[in-house]
Amino acid sequence: MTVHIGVIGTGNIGTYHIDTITDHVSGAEVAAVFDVATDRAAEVAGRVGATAHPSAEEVVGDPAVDAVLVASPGELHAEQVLSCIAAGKPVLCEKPLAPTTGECLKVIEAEIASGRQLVQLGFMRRYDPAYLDLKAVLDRGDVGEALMLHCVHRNPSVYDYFTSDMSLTDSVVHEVDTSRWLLDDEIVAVTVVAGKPSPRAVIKDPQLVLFETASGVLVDVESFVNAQYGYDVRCELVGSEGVAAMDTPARGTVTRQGTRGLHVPADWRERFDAAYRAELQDWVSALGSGEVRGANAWDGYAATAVAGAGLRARAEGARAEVELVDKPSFYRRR
Ligand code: NAD
Ligand code: ISE
Repeated sequence: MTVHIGVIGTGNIGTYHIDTITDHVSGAEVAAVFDVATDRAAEVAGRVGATAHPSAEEVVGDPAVDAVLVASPGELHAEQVLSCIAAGKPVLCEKPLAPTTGECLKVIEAEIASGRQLVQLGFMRRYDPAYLDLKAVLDRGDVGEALMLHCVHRNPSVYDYFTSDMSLTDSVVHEVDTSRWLLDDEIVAVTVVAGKPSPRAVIKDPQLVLFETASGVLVDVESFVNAQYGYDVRCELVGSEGVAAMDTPARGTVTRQGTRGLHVPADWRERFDAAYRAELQDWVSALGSGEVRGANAWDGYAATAVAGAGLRARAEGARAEVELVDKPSFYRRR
């Protein structure tokens, strides 16, 4: 059976996901798209044989669409995900679920009321082979109990519209999710320090972030979105019996002019291409099972809550506690 997917938003990642589904995912095809940039939507739709609809509502309501992928700007996600839930259609929503916890909770309430888990979040690092290896090391107990994670999140540069807040809500939010998932622990407090800004940056960059988890694990994250040299994501786990560093996939050694070096990925597409493919394949394969195997709406809510605490922490120059409602049993994994 072929799953017919409708895509809302055909910008950077929307188009990338459409191409990945078309070229690398079995059992699925893109049937419909919508973007307010109608020329771009028409071009992508024509390329993959999909219908370009005049609105997001028509993508969701299209009887030929079995499931929806939301890749529009974050402030539109909650409303678009709610319309998918109302139509009873599974949805893979890019991060964030919503910019505010209030909107995330509306999604959670609607999903619980529907009686089915329909919402998966685009936290694709859960599908990255290097992160999966690190999780397997921890779960097997190879390095004992987790005590600390040291994380690095560097982008070569960012768009003009990128703000100091987005370092936390757009970039570090991935470390929020990988930390919660790796450690199987909630983050309860956040501290953020913005130090000397890079002369390349017009925002607070770099920033250092510290998470404290419920069990007391410390997670530090360097967020540096104007690092110039490439896209570099790292994670090292310090355990009670040893240390495990995440392998960054090597893309070939270049030896020239008396030096030997490893290629650094140019951006998130190159670094996480295997993760995006696995994420989309797993989402498609699990459709109809009533199960969300990736990050769910609760994970999206928790990520927004932690990022929000980070914004408060930086503004107030003080440690901020994360405020979470009690986790509904609906989201406890069986
Ligand atoms: P983008 O600006 O390139 O694309 C967004 C698209 O949405 C644009 O084409 C825009 O015209 C369209 N749009 C605007 N209003 C719309 C509406 N009302 N309905 C439908 N489409 C509308 O941005 P992007 O980089 O593709 O990011 C999109 C989302 O994906 C963001 O939430 C971002 O955080 C997320 N993202 C995730 C990853 C990841 O690694 N998981 C990577 C990049 C982006
Ligand atoms: C971007 O939106 C992503 O989600 C990438 O995965 C992340 O690494 C980057 O920092 C964000 O800007």
